[in-house]
Amino acid sequence: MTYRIDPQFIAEQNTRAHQQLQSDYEALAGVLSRRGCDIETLTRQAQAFAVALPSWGVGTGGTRFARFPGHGEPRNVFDKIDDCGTIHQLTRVTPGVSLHFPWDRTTDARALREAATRLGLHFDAVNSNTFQDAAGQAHSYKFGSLTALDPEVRAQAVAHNIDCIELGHALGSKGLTVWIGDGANFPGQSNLRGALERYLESMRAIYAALPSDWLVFIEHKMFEPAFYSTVISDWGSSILAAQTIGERCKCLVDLGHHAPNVNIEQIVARLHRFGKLGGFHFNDSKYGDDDLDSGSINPHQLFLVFNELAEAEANPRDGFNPSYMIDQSHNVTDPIESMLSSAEAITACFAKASLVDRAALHGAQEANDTMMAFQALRRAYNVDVAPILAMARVEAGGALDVLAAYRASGYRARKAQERKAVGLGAGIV
Ligand code: RM4
Ligand code: RM4
Ligand code: MN
Ligand code: MN
Repeated sequence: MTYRIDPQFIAEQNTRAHQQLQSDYEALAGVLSRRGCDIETLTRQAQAFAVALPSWGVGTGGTRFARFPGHGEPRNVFDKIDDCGTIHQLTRVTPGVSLHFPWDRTTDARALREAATRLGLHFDAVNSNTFQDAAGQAHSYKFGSLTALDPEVRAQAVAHNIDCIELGHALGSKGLTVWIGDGANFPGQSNLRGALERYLESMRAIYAALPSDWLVFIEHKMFEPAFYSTVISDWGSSILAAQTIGERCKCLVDLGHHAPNVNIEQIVARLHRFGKLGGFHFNDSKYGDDDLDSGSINPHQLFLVFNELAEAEANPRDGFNPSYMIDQSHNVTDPIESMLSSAEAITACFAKASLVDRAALHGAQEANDTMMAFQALRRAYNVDVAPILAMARVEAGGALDVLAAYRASGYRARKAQERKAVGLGAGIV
């Protein structure tokens, strides 16, 4: 039997700080009610919110220089599921897991699905991987995958994506995320028009294999591993491709995949306008695709993204149901702790966006009252919603203080005993 945190232990931990929480919650209820907001409604909304966990995020990540693994890291997809189960047990807002193939390939999909169900988890969008060569594959992706000049390489990359759909289908997933590293490192290396043409052709073949209740997400990224040009480099390329490929092809926004200072909330509004907003990979960054913890560098931007999502939800277009996923690489922290803290930061921005006085915001916008429009946002952003999130978790059986409960449980030390050290490990290198 692998170690799991006893629900009784969490309940006991919660009892210690419950009186304090109750009084903070009541004080906040008073503040919010003077603004016409009902704290109970906000608590229910926070409980209904969900963000999926990346299987690759529970292992320690590395940079292109080194990886410094921690103790008790997951050795395989079943261990990863266990860690995700623990995160969800404490947060209650992370019931989905996004798998990455072939990293998470299993020969026993049924056992994996059952293990997830036992932990109250389900599988969110699955990810294909043609940005590196898998052991034993016939053709190399060194010069591209879905856009490679060699038709056999393209066929292999398409087949891998279809394989991911089949595996995901067996696991109950409903989406495929396609991010490719294809591009060029030198001017002249690649025919820019030809590469895009081949991409569209390959994606059409993948789309043809998509079950009718599935979506395929195109994830763009400005650079890395290609340092001169990337085939799907920005939201413009992404939406044009998605519109060309088909109705169930949508765009996925990874917060780290843009040029510095790009207005991501505006991209959200644009994609929504054309019914192409498929989902998010949440993380934060200072210089590039740093994969830092959500809200650790620019929490205000995260709030503005959620504000745009709240606007989109109030004005649904072709259905509004974006997939929310975390996509981070944890190099120096315990990955579980990073994910606990990130889930809280993301939910906090969601809750703050729900607090925006939309009538005041829209009224000020229409009157060209710039300062009051901004104040409508600032007033919501400045609210400390921590008591709402803590109460939402406690009522749902989660931890009042996720990090304190996790540390007190000794989970990582127990896993270090159970799991032998892993060589390469589970994180991104
Ligand atoms: C660093 C730096 C150092 C080099 C390593 C490999 O970015 O440039 O000089 O030794 O890379
Ligand atoms: C990429 C991108 C993808 C993720 C890989 C591991 O930069 O964000 O979503 O699958 O990293
Ligand atoms: Mn991503
Ligand atoms: Mn990334």
